[in-house]
Amino acid sequence: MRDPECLFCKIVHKEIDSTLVSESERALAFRDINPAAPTHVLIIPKDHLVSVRELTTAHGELIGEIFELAAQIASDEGLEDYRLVSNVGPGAGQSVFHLHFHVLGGRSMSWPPG
Ligand code: DGP
Repeated sequence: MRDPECLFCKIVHKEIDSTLVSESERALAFRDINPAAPTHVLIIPKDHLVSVRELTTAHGELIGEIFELAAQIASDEGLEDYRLVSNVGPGAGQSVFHLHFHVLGGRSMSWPPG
């Protein structure tokens, strides 16, 4: 359930340092190395999945844990408003091919995104 070449799998297995924010049975949350907002946390599954494109009803528990973590992180960080984003594919801005959700907050945001 891990890709030996994957950066985020290395973070899960503590082979690369990260600033951990929170954790559940199946998911991990840590601060983005290149923050795009005052709060910028990444939530990832501990098992390797490439993107949300792979998610099915079989991942229901994982999806629930990720969304609970997002809400808990937003609350802990004092965010009333925040953005939860998952880029799918390089054309949409995905640069790390291990499923992740960005939790972004602490500044005003425009729509549509660039
Ligand atoms: P995306 O472009 O949607 O695939 O987001 C990938 C994010 O991962 C990007 O915002 C930067 C972040 N990132 C890349 N390498 C590292 C790393 O080694 N540590 C941490 N904490 N974040 C990383």
